[in-house]
Amino acid sequence: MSKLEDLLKPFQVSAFGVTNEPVPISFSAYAGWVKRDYHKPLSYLADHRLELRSDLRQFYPDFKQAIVFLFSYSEERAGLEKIYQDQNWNGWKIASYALGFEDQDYHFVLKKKLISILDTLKKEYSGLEGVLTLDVHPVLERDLAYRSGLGWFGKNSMLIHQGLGSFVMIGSLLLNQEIQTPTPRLETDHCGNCRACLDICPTDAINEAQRTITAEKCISTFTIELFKEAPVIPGHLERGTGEIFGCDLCQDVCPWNKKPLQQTSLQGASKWANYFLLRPRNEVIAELENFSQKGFRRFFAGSVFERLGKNGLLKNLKIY
Ligand code: B12
Ligand code: SF4
Ligand code: SF4
Repeated sequence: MSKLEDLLKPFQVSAFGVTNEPVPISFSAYAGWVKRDYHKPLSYLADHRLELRSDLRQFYPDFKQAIVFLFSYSEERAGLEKIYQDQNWNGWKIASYALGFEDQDYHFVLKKKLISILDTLKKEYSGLEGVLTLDVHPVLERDLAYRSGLGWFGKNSMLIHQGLGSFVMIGSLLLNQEIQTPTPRLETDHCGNCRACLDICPTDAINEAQRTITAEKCISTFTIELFKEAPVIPGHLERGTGEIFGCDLCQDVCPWNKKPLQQTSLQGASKWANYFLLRPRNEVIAELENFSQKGFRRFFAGSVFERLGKNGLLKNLKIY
């Protein structure tokens, strides 16, 4: 076991990889995607931060090495399946990442974890400094994970790890020193002739040739990102299958997720899954409508639903 593996043991990281390469292999694929307007309405992907994504040194000038982590949430996906088979299930669905990570927003839980890992590493390597990246930073994280040998880009554009599948979140530490020999190889494509994700996507959001999606068509965009704007429900969402927060459909059907889901140990459903999915829809809606804005924030504090706000969440609940 390497020294790094040893140091990471207490943090329950599902997998990690290492790269010294600051430049994404797929930057031109990303820039082309934006040029074709596939990012719309997510304007933050096309402003001055576009260029920042072309090289990790634009974001962190002292960059020498990245340690990239995968955090699996297969357990939560497996727990949800039990709910979807329950006779009291109300037909709504929630993306499983929203229910993982101790019922809290993964940004808080994983950020804390990454900071603790960095602190541990700093104690071991003198002069070590670094920054974390987690979703909101101007870094192409799937590419970073790809460069670290952690997986390939599936046709649904998810980073897929051979053992863990795609129900994983990505986070990283960018360091000013090399502390471990980089992971030696890039993962090859294991999608083959499969088209399951393309066939299931209800809104035809997946672009097979580019292994990307059209953000505007993706259910995830409307139900997670557009909470204040977009009061009018886009017509294509009527083709959804009950998703009220995010969408797991193109991962649910992926054969690479079968084994990780079967192997996971069930811990019981999350608090939010019970709250939203195992009660009559009108009861949930009435309860939310009765919340003051402040009361809503207090009730959902620290969860992914807090960011949506009362109106954003109600907008989603009224799609179907
Ligand atoms: C914007 C965004 C979204 C947008 C757009 C998604 C998209 N596919 O672009 C929306 C809101 C729709 C979204 C949805 C989801 N997201 Co999101 N999202 C992001 C974010 C912030 C930026 C992604 C981005 O830059 N997109 C632009 C496209 C062009 O880039 P890309 O998706 O990385 O695609 C690359 C490949 O396709 C590659 N490529 C294509 N062809 C080829 C060919 C070759 C040869 C090579 C080398 C490369 C290559 O090039 C592209 C550019 O790098 C990242 C976090 C981050 N900072 O990276 C999270 C992130 C991608 N999201 C994540 C998650 C979990 C989701 C959802 C599953 C949530 C849910 N359940 O609802 C869905 C999945 C939808 C889907 N099928 O992609 C995870 C993905 C983890 C993983 N295993 O891949 C990330 C990494 C967040 C994280 N820190 O974990 N998301
Ligand atoms: S997350 Fe849902 S809507 Fe978005 S590409 Fe996948 S299946 Fe389609
Ligand atoms: S469902 Fe099939 S085509 Fe889509 S990402 Fe998974 S293996 Fe690739």
